[in-house]
Amino acid sequence: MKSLKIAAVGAALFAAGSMAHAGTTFDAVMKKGFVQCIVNTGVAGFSAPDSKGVWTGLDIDMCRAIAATMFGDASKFKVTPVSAAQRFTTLQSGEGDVLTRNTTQTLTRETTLGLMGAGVNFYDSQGILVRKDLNVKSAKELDGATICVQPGTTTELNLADWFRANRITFKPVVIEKQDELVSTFASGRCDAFTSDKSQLASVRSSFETPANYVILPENFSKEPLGPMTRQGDEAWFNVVRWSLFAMLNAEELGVTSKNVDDMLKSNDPNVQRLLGTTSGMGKNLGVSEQWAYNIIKQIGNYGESFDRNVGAGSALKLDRGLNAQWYQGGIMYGWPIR
Ligand SMILES: N[C@@H](CCC(=O)N[C@@H](CS)C(=O)NCC(=O)O)C(=O)O
Repeated sequence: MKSLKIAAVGAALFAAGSMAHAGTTFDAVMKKGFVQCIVNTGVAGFSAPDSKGVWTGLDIDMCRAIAATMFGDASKFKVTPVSAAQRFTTLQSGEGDVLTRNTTQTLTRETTLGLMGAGVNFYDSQGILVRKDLNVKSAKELDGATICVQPGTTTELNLADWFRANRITFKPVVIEKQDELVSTFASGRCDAFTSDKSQLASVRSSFETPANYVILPENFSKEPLGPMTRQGDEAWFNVVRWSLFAMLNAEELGVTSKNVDDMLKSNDPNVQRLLGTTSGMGKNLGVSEQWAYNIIKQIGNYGESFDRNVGAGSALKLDRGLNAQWYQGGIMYGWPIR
């Protein structure tokens, strides 16, 4: 009996050990030497090429963090820019390793699509943008309006739900390509443009005179945006999930891109585990013990990334709001690295 029990425990341990390499993406990425991230075609602050063709944004930082975890080098990534409608098949077919593209985590996406949400890097809600001269103060005044919207999004579904719930009508103008959608709205063909509010802020800031446009106060929905991976790929999923949590924990522990080298001398066991001065966490993920150090040194913590891309240091100037840390009134909360 006793030896049977021991054998069973041994088998369970073996299974747990091999779990670290379940799925194929982890090994495939390691072998090819870069991460292929599926991203937006261009939403400034989230993912867009700058004037030199360098991709930047909060979602690009998520992709770079994964590269830093895998290779110790945040530059070891490539992008596959796609529309909302194309993103899930691009991930399912293996054309990309991870979806880092302002994607809302929903029940349907985690069940019928065979995908998994690995965390939330931006808590958002859907809103509506109108020209100021339309003189509208609330979305409830938009009865009969034409509304520009991108297909294959939660946006399209929430729009129909919200108007139905409020017993008002609208005419959708559905356009897949982001640049065409924005120029159609800018040309005046639509009375309103609907999307996640962060994206509305991004679109508005791209207009010549942003002050000519207003985001109405209504929140249509909850939009927890975050990276997704394929199901059955646990080792890879863990790399994505914990790369995000490393950035969140770094902010909580006061570790930044500027002070990370000094922090290597910290006596705080939490900092030591995060930075790999106490080993174990890297081994558990199947990567270098310096994985989180490399993320923080090259990209910064979550707060630094937020500020630079969408917050005070960016054109969007978004408040932290729900994306503040849990101890500062928000709901961002890095799970324990131990
Ligand atoms: N979060 C929503 C909407 C995401 C989305 O794709 N929004 C559009 C409208 S702004 C977008 O980001 N387009 C950028 C592009 O197609 O490159 C979802 O996951 O369905």
